Amino acid sequence: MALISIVMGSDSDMPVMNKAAQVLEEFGIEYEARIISAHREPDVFFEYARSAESRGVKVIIAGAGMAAHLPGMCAALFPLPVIGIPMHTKSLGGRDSLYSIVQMPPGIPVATVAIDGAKNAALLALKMLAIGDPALLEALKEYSARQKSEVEAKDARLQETGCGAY
Ligand code: RP5
Repeated sequence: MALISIVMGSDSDMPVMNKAAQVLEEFGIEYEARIISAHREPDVFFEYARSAESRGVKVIIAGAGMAAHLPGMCAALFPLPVIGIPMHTKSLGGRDSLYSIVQMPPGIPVATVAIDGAKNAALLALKMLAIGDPALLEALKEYSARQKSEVEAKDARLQETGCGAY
């Protein structure tokens, strides 16, 4: 059963959204992934968001660009957490997507990550699931420890080789 649902407004969002999927796969968490446009097929979108809770979904990760209403409308219909990923755009550099997603009216929260911040969206979703899953919490702690070791190893190399090697 998919605990996390990844949804995006277009297949053009896939290169970014794939980064969220990769993190979930790394942690062995089941997810579903859908391309659904809230604007171009509102009926399909409505059915998706309305049925997510009964399908067992605990967190929705929604990515969209331009007038990015997908995450906000997910939050209007789905009673559990929604994480929004604003897509970078050619015309406005993703500020359009960011403002559309982050400026939610009071009462309908969307946890908005950085422009193209799919990796953090997945990690945030995992942290939400980890509230009730001690094994997942341990895996997240190990992930953080690995990150720390990687930075330490880079610094150790810098101390050995000096800046010229970079
Ligand atoms: C949004 O419009 C999508 O999320 C995408 O980021 C943007 C452009 O969509 P396409 O024209 O590439 O399908 O709905």
